Amino acid sequence: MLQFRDVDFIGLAALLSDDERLVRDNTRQWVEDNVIPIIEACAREGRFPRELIAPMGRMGFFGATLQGYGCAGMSNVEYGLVMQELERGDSGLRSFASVQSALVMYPIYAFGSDEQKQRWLPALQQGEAVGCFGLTEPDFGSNPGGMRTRARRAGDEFILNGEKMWITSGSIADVAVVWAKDDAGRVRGFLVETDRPGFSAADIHGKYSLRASVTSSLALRDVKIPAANLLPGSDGLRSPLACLDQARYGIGWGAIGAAMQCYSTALQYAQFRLQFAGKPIASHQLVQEKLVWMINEISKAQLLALQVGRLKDRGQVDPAQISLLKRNNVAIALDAARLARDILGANGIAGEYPVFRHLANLESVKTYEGTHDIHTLIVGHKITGIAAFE
Ligand code: TGC
Ligand code: FAD
Repeated sequence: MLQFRDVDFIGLAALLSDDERLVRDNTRQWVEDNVIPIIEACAREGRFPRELIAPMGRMGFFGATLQGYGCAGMSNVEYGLVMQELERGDSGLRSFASVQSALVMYPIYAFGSDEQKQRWLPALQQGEAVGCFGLTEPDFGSNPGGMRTRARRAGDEFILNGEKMWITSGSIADVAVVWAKDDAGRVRGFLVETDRPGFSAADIHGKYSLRASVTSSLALRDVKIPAANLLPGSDGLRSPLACLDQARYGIGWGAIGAAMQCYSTALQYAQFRLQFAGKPIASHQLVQEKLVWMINEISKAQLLALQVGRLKDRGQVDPAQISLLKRNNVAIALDAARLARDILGANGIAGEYPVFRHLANLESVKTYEGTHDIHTLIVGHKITGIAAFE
């Protein structure tokens, strides 16, 4: 296994504060010590390393940008650097942290009652409780507004019926943030404790991607929840989309981590792998061109993430800028992983190197949280003023 070498061709570290560098370095070391030694075996076994949930909580990775409730109160740039380092380990770890933070803690924080915040946020922050986010349905992925899941009001309760699909952490969650239409046909968020009668989660097996992550389908059959489990501030599709803004931002950083790991591996491999008259393959122009493409695109992705993070920290970011970040950085990470796989030759498909695992993971990352093409249309809508979704 090759040791990771930092990837900072343009001196980006100089644009970071001391605190930001400290967060990055602490997370990097934690990933080196806790994730890198086990993650290949986890992916092979199709196992999410649940033993890392509590340590991640203690590191302050969950709900990191929120204030109070034991949360770390990090800036968005610091949070982005955490996501970068986690995904350098594996997209599954970053996925878990994204869902717990951006898709479960954030909606409770932003749309929840005081009672809901007190009950869930400290436990979720510590990793004592796990959450999942149910938006996608079997027939509604890119178009969640068409969802069929319903929440019918009956006295002091809501009764939920529906199905959710492709839900990260679904079967290990204590609480599901379920998006459903109410009697008025309006999308609202509901906190569903997963031990309620009528709620069930089944894992999706046979994945070739994100193998070190739990992905489940959820079924809700006449699940009764107290009316107090409605997220009172949630109102329409914009509420889950606001959560997605948070998570897509983290993915924009995370993808850089996967790309950095692939680049670092490919560069070192090209320097020691000898072919033709005992020359390293790095001495060939075609190999150099691939490495240069990678460092070129990683450097641009780093700058894009930092700028969007600075805008977010100033409260000035537009969701379409986050779409541009997610779209670009995941696409270049996937291409970088493919080039790294190529440079490693046959070893590129071996689990001994982290490249193929990242490549396979990034295929999911390209699809979830809004596909590449949906983000193209979001940016297209922003610049032209014309929506082209339908
Ligand atoms: P549209 O009519 O455009 O908008 C409906 C309402 O939402 C508002 N809005 C937003 N608000 C906040 N942030 C955004 N990014 C927003 N985009 C739109 C909008 O202003 C409107 O508000 P209002 O008050 O006027 O009602 O909605 P649409 O139905 O036409 O859909 C637009 C579209 C296609 C962009 C949207 O549906 C979309 O983003 N689709 C992609 C779905 C998606 O990303 N799903 C992700 C599921 S979760 C997941 O994948 C987790 S992976 C976890 C992991 O493991 O990391
Ligand atoms: P579809 O929407 O059917 O899209 C299929 C293809 O058609 C794509 O290429 C898409 O770009 C294209 N397409 C669709 N509409 C248009 C259009 N208008 N114009 C042009 N092209 C279009 N969801 C959750 O709610 N919670 C989770 O925790 C979660 N975790 C996930 C984990 C994994 C590993 C995966 C793979 C998915 C997860 N998802 C989750 C679901 C994910 O958000 C959806 O898969 C994604 O939004 C795409 O939906 P879909 O798969 O139904 O594809």
